[in-house]
Amino acid sequence: METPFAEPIYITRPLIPELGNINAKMKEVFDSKWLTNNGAQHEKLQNELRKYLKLNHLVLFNNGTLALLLGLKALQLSGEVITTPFTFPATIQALDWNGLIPVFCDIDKDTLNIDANQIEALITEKTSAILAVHVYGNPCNVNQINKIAEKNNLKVIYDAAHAFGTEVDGIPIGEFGDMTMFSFHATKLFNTIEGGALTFKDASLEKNLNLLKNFGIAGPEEVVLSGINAKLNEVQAGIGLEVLKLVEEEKRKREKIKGLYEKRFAEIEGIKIATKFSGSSNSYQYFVIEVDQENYGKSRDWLHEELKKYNIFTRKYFYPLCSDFQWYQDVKPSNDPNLSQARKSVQRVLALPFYGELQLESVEKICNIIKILKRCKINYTEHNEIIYKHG
Ligand code: T4K
Repeated sequence: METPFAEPIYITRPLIPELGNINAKMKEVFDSKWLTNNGAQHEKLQNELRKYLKLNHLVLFNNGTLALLLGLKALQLSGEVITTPFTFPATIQALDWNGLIPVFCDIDKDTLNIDANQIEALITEKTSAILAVHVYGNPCNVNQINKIAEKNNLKVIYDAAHAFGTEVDGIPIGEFGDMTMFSFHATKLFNTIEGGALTFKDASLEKNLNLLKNFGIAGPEEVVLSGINAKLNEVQAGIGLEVLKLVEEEKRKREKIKGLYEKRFAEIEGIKIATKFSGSSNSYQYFVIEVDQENYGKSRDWLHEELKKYNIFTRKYFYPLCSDFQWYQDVKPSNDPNLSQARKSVQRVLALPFYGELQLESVEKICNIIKILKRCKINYTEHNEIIYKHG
C-alpha cells in the first residue's frame, strides 16, 4: 500500500532563481529607471536566447500566444491553414484572431503530431500555410512537411511552445519552416513568468515584428501599421536572464526523472510513454503516458481521478480536441477530415509530474501507485457506480 503525498504534487513547478540573484537583478532594473519598451535586459535576453537556441533571428514577446498571432499576421496569410486538433487552444485561437480558417488534420499515433502523410489531401486553392505543433517537444516530421510546403508553395509555421532547445539530428528546431514560436510561460522549461519568442528565416520580417508588438510605432510621430502591445518588460526579461542560467542543470535533473519513469513503466503493462524519442530531440518539457484501457485494465479518466486521492494532480493535455470546441462548430472549412487517431489518443494521454525539484523517491512512489491501481478490482453497483477494492 502507498499513502497519499502529504503535499499536492503537480505536473510541473516553475524554475525559480535564488531570491538573492533576483533581488540583485531587480536593483539593476529599478536603478536604470527603464522598465519596458526594449530596455537593456530585453536586448540582453534576446541576444542570450539567440545564442542558446542557435538561431540568428529572434524577437521577444510578452507571451507565446501573441507571438504566434503576430507572426501569422506578419506572414500575411489568407484563407485556410492546415493544423492539428491535438494542441493547446492558443494555437487555433491565433489563427482565428487572424481571420484564418483552421483545417484540422489527423495526428500520428506515436509522436501525436500532425500526420504529415495526410496533409496533402487537405490542400485546396484556399490553403496558405501549415501550422504544426511539436507536441510535448516531440519534433514533427519536419523534412516531409518541408517537401509538401515547397511543392505546394505554402508557408510553414511551427508552434514550439514545448520544444525549447530541442534539436533534430543536431539542427535547432527553430531552423525548420518559415517561423517558429516558443513559449516562456511559468510552466515551461525556460520561463520569463509570461513570455515568448518568434524565430524566423526571412531576416526582413524582424522590422515588421518589432512594429507589430509596439502599436506599429516607427517614430515619435509615425505609426505605420496596426499593431498591438506585446512587449516583454524589463522585470520579466531580467528574471529570464537568471532562469536561463539554470536550464542546463534542470535538464540534467529531468533526465534522471525521465529515466526512472521509463524504467518503472517498462514493468507496467498498458502504459506507453508518449515522450520517448531519441536523445537529441528531447525538450524535457513534459513526461506524458498513454493509458491503454484494454491492457492497463482501467481508463485514463479513472486513473486521473484516482491519482487525485493520492494528492497527485495529473493533466489530460490536450483534452478536448480543438476541433470539438463550441465556437469551431460554426466554422466551415473546405474539408472535413477524419480525425480518428486524434480521437483515440486524446482519450489516453496523461501528463505526469515532471520537474527538477521532484525527488526520485516521489517518482518511485508515483509509479508504485500507478502499479497498485492497475491491480485493484473494480465492481459496479446496480446504478452503474464504480466501487473498487485494493488488491
Ligand atoms: N501553444 C501550445 C502548444 C501551448 O501549450 C501553449 C501554452 C501555447 C501555445 C501558448 O503559450 P503562452 O501564451 O501560454 O506562452 C498551461 C500554461 O498556462 C500554458 O502556457 C501552456 N501552454 C499549457 C500547456 O499549460 P494550464 O491552464 O494548464 O496551466 P495551470 O495554471 O493549470 O498550471 C499547470 C500546473 O502547473 C498547475 O497545476 C501547477 C503548476 N503551476 C502553474 C503555474 C501557473 C505552478 O506550480 N506555478 C505556476 O505559477 O496552462
